[in-house]
Amino acid sequence: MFEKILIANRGEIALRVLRACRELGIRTVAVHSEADTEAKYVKLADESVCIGPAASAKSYLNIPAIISAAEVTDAEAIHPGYGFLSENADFAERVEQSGFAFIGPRAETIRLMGDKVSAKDAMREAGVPCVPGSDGALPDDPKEIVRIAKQIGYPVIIKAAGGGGGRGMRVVHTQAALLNAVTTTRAEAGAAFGNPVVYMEKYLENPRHVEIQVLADEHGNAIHLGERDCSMQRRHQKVIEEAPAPGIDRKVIAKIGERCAEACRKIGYRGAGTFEFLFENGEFYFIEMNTRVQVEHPVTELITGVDIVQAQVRIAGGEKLWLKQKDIVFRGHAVECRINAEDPFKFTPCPGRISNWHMPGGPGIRVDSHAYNGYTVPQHYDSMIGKLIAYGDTRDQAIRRMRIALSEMVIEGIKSNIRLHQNLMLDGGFVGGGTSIHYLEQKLATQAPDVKDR
Ligand code: MV4
Repeated sequence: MFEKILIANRGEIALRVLRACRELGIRTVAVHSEADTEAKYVKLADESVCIGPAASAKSYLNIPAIISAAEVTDAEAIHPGYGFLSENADFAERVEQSGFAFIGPRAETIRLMGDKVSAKDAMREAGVPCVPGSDGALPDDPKEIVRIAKQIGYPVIIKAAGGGGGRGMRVVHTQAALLNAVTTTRAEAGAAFGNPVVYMEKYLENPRHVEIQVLADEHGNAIHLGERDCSMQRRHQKVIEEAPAPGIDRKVIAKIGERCAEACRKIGYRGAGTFEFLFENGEFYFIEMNTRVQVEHPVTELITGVDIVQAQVRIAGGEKLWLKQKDIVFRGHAVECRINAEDPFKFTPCPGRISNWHMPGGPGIRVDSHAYNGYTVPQHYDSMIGKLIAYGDTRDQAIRRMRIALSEMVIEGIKSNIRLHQNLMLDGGFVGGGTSIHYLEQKLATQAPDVKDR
C-alpha cells in the first residue's frame, strides 16, 4: 500500500480523502491555492504545498504545479477528487508518466468515456442498454441526418461528443428545426470543446436520473453497489440524492447493476465509476459514464457499508477486490442534501465569513463538510460547502431524520439553501418519491412570488 498520497482537490472532498487515507494509515499531502491557506483540512494534512493563486486555472487545474508538489513531497499517488482534473485524461497520463499512481481509471479509459460517442459505442458493445439514437457520430449529409431523425422519431436531442453533464445539447421537436439545430450545436461544440462531433438520441420527455455505482480492480473483477436517484436537480446541479431509488424493483436493479459490472470487466475498468442512466417507464437507458468519485457517494456508503474512497485507494494500490457481489447487502435508506452558500430562492452564490456554524448530529446523521465557525467561503469556487446525509431503516425514517437535522443546523453570516431543503423535505412530490428530472424546476417556476422573492 502507498505510504503517502497527494490530494489534488479542495473543500469537503479533500477532507473526505484525507480521512480515508488516515484510516488506511497513509500520510497525506494537501495542495491548496492562496485562497485556501487557512482551510482546516490543509492544517490536518501531514504536509501542505501552495500551488498557486486563487484562480482555479492557476492552482487546482495547474498540472505542472501539482506534479511538482508530488515530487518535492515524495508522494506515491495522487487522488483527484471530483471536478477540477478528476476526469482529465492528459492529467492522469502525466501523473503516471511522472512515476506516480493515479487514483482512478487508466488514462485511456478516461479518454474513452470523455468522448460521449465512444463511451456509448463501448457500452452498447458491452451489453449496456442505451438511449436509441444515431449509434455513433452524425454524418455531414443533411439527407442522412433527416433520415436518422425520422427513424428515431421526434422529439430528438442533439448532443456534443465533447459535452456531458448537460453542456452542449439541443432538443428538436420537428424536422423543420432539425438541420439548424445540428449546425448550431456543432458550431457551439467546436468552440466550447474543440470538437464539433455531435450525435443524436431519442429525447426522453420525463425520465428520472438513476445511476449505478461500480468498483473494479485491475485484475478483472468488478461489482456494483446499487443505484442512486439524482433526479432532484436544478440547471444540471443536483440538489438532493438518495439510495435506493424509490419504487424500482430490486430485481431490475440487480440486472442493470450486473450489466454495468460486466461492462467494467469487458473494458478493463479500474477503480470507482458511475454509469448514468435515464429511467423511464421501467427501463434503463445509459447516457454517460463518470470515471471519478461523485459528490453523492455517501448515500451508497451508508446503505452498503462500503467505504468508496478507501476502495479507490486500495484498488489503485493494486489490491484484488476483497468484496464479491454476494457480499454487498443493501440495508436501509439514505438521503443527501447538498448545502450551498447561496440564496435559497434566487440561487445566487453567497461567499463570505461564517459567523456561526452549528452542525446537527444524532442517530443516522452524517455531515461531510470542511467548513467551521469563522471559516470564510472563498468566492473563487463552487458554492457547495458541505453535505448533510441522513440514514434510516426506511425512506420515511431517513426523511424524518433529515427534517430534524435541518432544523438543528445553523449557518449564519452567509446565506445557505437550508430553507430550500426544509421545503423539499415537506414537499408532496419529494415525499411521495420517484419524481422526474424536471420536477424541481417546475416546482420553483410555479411557486408563489412572495415565497420566490423572499
Ligand atoms: C437526455 C435527456 C432526455 N433524453 N437525453 C442532461 C445531462 C446529461 N448528462 C444528459 N442530459 C439529458 N439527456 C435524452 N436522450 C435529458 C437530459 C437532462 C437531464 C438528465 C439528467 C439529469 C438532469 C437533466 C436535466 C435536463 C435534461
